[in-house]
Amino acid sequence: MINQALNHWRAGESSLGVWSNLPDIHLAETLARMGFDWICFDLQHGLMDYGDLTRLLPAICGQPLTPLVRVAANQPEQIGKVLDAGAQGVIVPMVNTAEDAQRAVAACRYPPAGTRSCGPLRDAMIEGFQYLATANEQVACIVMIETEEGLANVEAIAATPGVDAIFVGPMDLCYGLGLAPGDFTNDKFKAAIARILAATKAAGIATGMFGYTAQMANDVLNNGFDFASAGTDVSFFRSGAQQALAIASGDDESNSREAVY
Ligand code: 3PY
Ligand code: MG
Repeated sequence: MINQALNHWRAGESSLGVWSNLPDIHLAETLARMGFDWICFDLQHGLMDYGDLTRLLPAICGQPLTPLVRVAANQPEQIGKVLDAGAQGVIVPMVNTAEDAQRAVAACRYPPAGTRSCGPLRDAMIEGFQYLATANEQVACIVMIETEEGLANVEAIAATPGVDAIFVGPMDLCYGLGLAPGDFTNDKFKAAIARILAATKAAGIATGMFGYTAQMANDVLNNGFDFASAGTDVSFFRSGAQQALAIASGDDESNSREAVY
């Protein structure tokens, strides 16, 4: 298995991804053909479950983008199951300590590097047991910093062996810092981002962020991040409908682009 997105980050190349919240194989298939470097199926906040995931992953198979899954929680059973279903990496929410990070890494790696149980069902259906030779090196373990505690421990989390990247959840981070949700220009938020970037640079790992708008994703990449999501199926659908309504009615006011999942 070759993890395209992870290898881009390792080579110092930035990348844009897309977020999938809806359990529709045709939407996923369409998004997969747009030229994004990775797609993330969201089992934390997305309107999808594990059964949906087992259909969404095959729907994008063969497309040139890396399938990632955000799990609902930092639980080894969940992480193992989504990797066995064909995810090439996991995004783990609410990682607050180095111990949390070690737990996520252990769930992603076969012994002796970790404790992942062997049963890569779909990976082996596609690739055979050759998968096992590359899995530990190519599965991306991405941990989310999105709380005050996570920020306080970000240096230790970034330095945890086996963590490939830190992904910022900007809305939860606002809440964690006592800011209004979406107050991304607040100095406190900017200082938190600077600290996270310093920690990841020092550890030699990649940094990503959830982009609430395409402009936000572009800004993030221009400010030292390695990867960002450029939008979600839901946000694209909503902004497309808003734009159609604005243009068709000649009402520019309704053509505003607000933050949305
Ligand atoms: C956040 O903004 O906290 C996220 O996790 C994005 O989904
Ligand atoms: Mg979050």
